[in-house]
Amino acid sequence: MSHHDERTFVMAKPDAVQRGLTGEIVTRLEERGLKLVGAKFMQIDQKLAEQHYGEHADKPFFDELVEFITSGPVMAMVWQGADATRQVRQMMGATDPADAAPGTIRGDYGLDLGQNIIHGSDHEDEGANEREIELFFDEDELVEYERSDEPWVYEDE
Ligand code: IDP
Repeated sequence: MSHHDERTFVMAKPDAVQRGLTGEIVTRLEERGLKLVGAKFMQIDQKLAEQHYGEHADKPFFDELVEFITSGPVMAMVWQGADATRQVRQMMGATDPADAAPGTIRGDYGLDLGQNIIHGSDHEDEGANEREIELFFDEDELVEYERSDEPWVYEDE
């Protein structure tokens, strides 16, 4: 694997889908040079929600979080690129949209901590990206291909 083959799990949350922001999220990541390698438009069930947010099981906001993430369709995605996990987190902005910098996805579109538009794997949690990808996708649902602009995104391509 070359350095720009890192994969990360990203999700347009139910609020993003309802507000018509799915395309905007895809566009931002796509235009950055990250490559979409998997996508699934789906409604998350209770079990998957509890698995995905398992680390928050003992938090006071857990029930609310599960209720929200199962409340409507989401777009689950896998994006690939150099340092993809950390780069997506930077593009998302702070967890609380009220603290997210303008120019970030949450900073441009959100106002409420519970409805913060987008999920991306935590780069500070080693292996979270691959664990989350595995939870949502079978390996054969991910596509390997060259994007024609890769030599213009990566100097060493
Ligand atoms: P992240 O989504 O930026 O990785 P996490 O700390 O992993 O943030 O929290 C997961 C999600 O739980 C957040 O995106 C947010 O929607 C929700 N959340 C986090 N903290 C709170 C809280 O204190 N109250 C309500 N919801 C919260």
